[in-house]
Amino acid sequence: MHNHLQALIFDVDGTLADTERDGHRIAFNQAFAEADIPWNWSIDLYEKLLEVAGGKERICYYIEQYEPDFLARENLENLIADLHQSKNKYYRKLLDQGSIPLRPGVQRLIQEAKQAGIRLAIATTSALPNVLALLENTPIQPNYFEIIAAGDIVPAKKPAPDIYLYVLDKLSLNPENCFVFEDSHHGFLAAKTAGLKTIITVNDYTKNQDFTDALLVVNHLGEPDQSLTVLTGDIPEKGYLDLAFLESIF
Ligand code: XBP
Ligand code: MG
Repeated sequence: MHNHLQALIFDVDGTLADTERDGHRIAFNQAFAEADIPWNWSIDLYEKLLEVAGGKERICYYIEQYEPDFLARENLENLIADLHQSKNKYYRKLLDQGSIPLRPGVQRLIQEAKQAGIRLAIATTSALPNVLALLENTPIQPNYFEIIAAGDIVPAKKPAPDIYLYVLDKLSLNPENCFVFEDSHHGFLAAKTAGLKTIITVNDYTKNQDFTDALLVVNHLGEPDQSLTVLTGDIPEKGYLDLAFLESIF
């Protein structure tokens, strides 16, 4: 039987919205300040820290690389967990202030897919409360998604394929029936290793990363009044990505 498009699976950070530089990063710094820890993650440093996915994992990586003396602290794991929780509280505050919009085309495509009966899911390394903090401040409600696979639900975070395999299992779908939307090399690797076809919407942090074998690499999904730019792959005639175009490259 001919495969047909049945589901769209979305990454969150960097894909649905630019949450890293002006969201998570700011909130991490606020959490450090509240705990009287003199760390400040600059925009450039944060690019290096994005090497490691997951907020707790990122703090741990930072300590190992830049503050090794900290490794001797008692209850380090608890301290990291507390910092992460505090950061998530500040992150929610930032989003509740409406500071981070969805990226171009995200709302339009998700709404079109929903109306067409295409199944929707999320696969992210971020913690679930952070996903909800974002969605609840947009017109795209959490219940649009059949599955929200988030955070520690699988122990091995991206670039491991586990989170995507988990979603496929929950949807009872084969990878050939889905499209994934990602913004980063790590996310792309995770999806690719799970056998999924991937569309990349790059952002400032990820535009120079390697996306060899991605089906399509664009600067964003585009809108009728805001054309996208294609970096690799077929060019949608309309200047934005919609279901008809997705079907045509499926
Ligand atoms: C997202 C991440 C996360 C967020 C913070 O990656 O790497 O670590 O920065 O998440 P992806 P927490 O977009 O590939 O899913 O909720 O763990 O703090
Ligand atoms: Mg991402």
